[in-house]
Amino acid sequence: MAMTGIIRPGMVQIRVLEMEPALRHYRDVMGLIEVSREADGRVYLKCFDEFDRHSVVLREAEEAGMDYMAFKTATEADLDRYAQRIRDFGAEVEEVPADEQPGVGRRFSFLLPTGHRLDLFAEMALSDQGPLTENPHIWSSEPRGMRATRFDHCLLYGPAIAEIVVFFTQVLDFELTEKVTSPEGDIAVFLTCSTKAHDIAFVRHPEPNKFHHASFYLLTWEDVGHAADLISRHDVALDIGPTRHGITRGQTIYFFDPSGNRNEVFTGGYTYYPGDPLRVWDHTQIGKAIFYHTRELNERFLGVVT
Ligand code: M3P
Ligand code: FE
Repeated sequence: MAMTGIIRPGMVQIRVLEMEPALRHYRDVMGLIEVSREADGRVYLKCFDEFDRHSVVLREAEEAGMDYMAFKTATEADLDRYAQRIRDFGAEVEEVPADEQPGVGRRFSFLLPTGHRLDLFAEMALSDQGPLTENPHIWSSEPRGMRATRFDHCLLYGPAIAEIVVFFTQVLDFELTEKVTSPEGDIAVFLTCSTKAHDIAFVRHPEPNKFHHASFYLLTWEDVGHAADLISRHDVALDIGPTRHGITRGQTIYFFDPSGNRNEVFTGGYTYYPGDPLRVWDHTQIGKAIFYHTRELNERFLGVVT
């Protein structure tokens, strides 16, 4: 399939307990660019290699977690088409007016079987700090901090994993790239709308609407090591890594923002082409599936969600 319809993750809105420490984390340590602060208190950020105006929205709230993740469609017609398909599937779809976020067109918003809110949008203003396009240098200003190139994916925890696979593959035209099975059904599922190993993933969990991590792509394994250095230098709470996933083959490190939301920065991962066979891990191999080097599960990695 050529890249049509839903093309990629567009943004994530994350709740933080206090804005200033959150900004020191996302902007100064991870290296995101602060785009704007709006009257309602939300702060908009982007990674240096993204064309769109923003990809991360921080909202101050009493409780950490994710408000929603939004995917971008190729065209406005696709946006309307998917809204109708979601309604036909039986989910309620709400239209969010343009400019509810600065520079963003109308969105359609709905709840997933796991209880998470997902949005779709087609239009976002271009950033004046995006990649160059005329005789393009490799970047317009030197990447800072962890040198996060783009917002890449989210991993979400909730019930109804089987329904999630049906919804994403049959309604949103995603493909299932990889999964972890158990006698009680699938434990984890990785879904793509592109040629990445995943654009979104879900892990079975009794409580709905839980946030495991938002992930950002780095260029090299060397940059993952550099991120580890920054994590210690700035006393960021480390979760695990640097290590590699068996699932997706990503080379990765996980850490927490000051509000307790987990972040990942990673590189690598295989290329998935439509029609490639599904990769399957048996639950008895879950240690290697999640952490390929240590081959051991880590209770904090599996249990802590916001
Ligand atoms: C990733 C990834 C789990 C696996 C996570 C994998 C929690 O986050 O980016 O490949 O099972
Ligand atoms: Fe991840």
